[in-house]
Amino acid sequence: MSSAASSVSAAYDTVLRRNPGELEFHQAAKEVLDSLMPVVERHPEYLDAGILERICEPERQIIFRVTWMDDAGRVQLNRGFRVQYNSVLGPYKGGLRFHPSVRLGTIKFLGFEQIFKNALTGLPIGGGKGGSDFDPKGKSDAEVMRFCQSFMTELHRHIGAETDVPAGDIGVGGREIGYLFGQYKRLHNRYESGVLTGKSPAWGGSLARTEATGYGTVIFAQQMLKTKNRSLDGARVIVSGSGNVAIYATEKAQQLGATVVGLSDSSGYVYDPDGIDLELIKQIKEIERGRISDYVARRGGRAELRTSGKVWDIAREEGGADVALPCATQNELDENDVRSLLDGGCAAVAEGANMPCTPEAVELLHQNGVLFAPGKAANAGGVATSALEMQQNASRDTWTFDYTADRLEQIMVNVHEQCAQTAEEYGKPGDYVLGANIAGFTKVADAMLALGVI
Ligand code: NDP
Ligand code: 2IT
Repeated sequence: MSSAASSVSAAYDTVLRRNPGELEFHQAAKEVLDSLMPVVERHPEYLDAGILERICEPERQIIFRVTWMDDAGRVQLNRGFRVQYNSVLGPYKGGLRFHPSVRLGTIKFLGFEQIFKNALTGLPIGGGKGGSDFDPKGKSDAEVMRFCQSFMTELHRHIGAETDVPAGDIGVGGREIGYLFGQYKRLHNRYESGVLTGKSPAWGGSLARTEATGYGTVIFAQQMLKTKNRSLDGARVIVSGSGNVAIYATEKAQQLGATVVGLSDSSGYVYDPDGIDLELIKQIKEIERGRISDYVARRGGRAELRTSGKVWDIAREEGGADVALPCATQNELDENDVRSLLDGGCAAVAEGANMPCTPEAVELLHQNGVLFAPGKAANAGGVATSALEMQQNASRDTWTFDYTADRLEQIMVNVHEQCAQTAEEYGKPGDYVLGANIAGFTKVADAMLALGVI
């Protein structure tokens, strides 16, 4: 084994030894480390400074108890997390996820991905992530508020506009960010707008932040398709999930002339051959907090609810699927799903979610020449627009929707360009996984070298 290969393998062994049982984190770390062999061959200075091991170890991991009272007056208990992963490029930056499946390893995998994603945006933000195993589903507004207040009562001492800036993720949207901000403000007696992003534009948030992740994912997909002289105009698109990212990926795909024929949630999926009715899904998901089944009940026409199988099965329907956008959660698209997509003639997959495709699925997509955009590149528009929100807060300014959306578009075009160029430079044209991992890693590693042994 070359010394580069043995160093990469030693770094991965350390990840396994230090983080037993954290399978999602192992998966994310392996994917990045596997891409780095040619980099450390060219740059032995990274090995001499121990960068591979250091970059896999969070700077700080915070775990705390969150106690709150439900509407019936019973005491409820959850666990809160914040993993402050890497701050060489700027304050820790990354969302909060509230979902019953959240464990330390979940937050670590998300925080690790965030380091490289944030570096790719070219904006001054480090990487972090947080959350809780709290399940907002079925809770009243008052319960969500009390949970958020209790969560922030501990978290506030660890964050700040120059320290660590959380935002939303699964289960955390505008409502939760409002309650979290209110409690932070109360505890500090400071209107520190830049301590959280994803705020409502009515009180310090940025226009276009709500749309940014989904829009950015579709802009990235469009850039990839362009390299093959194709486009989203006239394409049939399947989107998974029906939350923030899925809804705005649908909106942008429709604006570019595509027909989105499927959406899902954790209880099933809809096949809507005439194309998703965007206003109806927004009403049901964003306002009523309803289910995909409510959409089908009200949509009528040819829309069908399916409660077995997966949304990717739609690729086997007449008309197939040209593009797939997984926008729900990790490991939701596997090898079998890729086989369905291949049968349906799929040309591109862009990850709106974080790590939604299994490693085997990615391998099969690559083998079959399907364009594939990894989440750390394709969904970077959300955090990039969060950084634009921080800029507006720091300058006490507000920008128009169009100006902010234009900046987002430029950033996504640039992220695509960096990934494509880096893949080419390393002899693997079209390999966006390699391109994203190497381009993101190099920026962080160079800053780590410059800042010394800290
Ligand atoms: P939301 O909470 O708004 O929506 C999540 C959607 O995914 C819902 O439809 C939900 O269905 C579904 N889902 C979540 N978990 C599961 C699960 N375990 N099994 C099946 N379906 C599931 O979250 P977002 O749209 O914000 O986030 C979606 C993905 O995008 C996540 O991977 C997130 O990390 C990533 N992301 C989000 C960004 C953002 O700005 N919000 C930025 C970059 C990436 P149900 O309601 O039934 O649970
Ligand atoms: O995964 C992500 O990039 C996010 N959830 C958004 C993070 C942010 O700080 O806007």
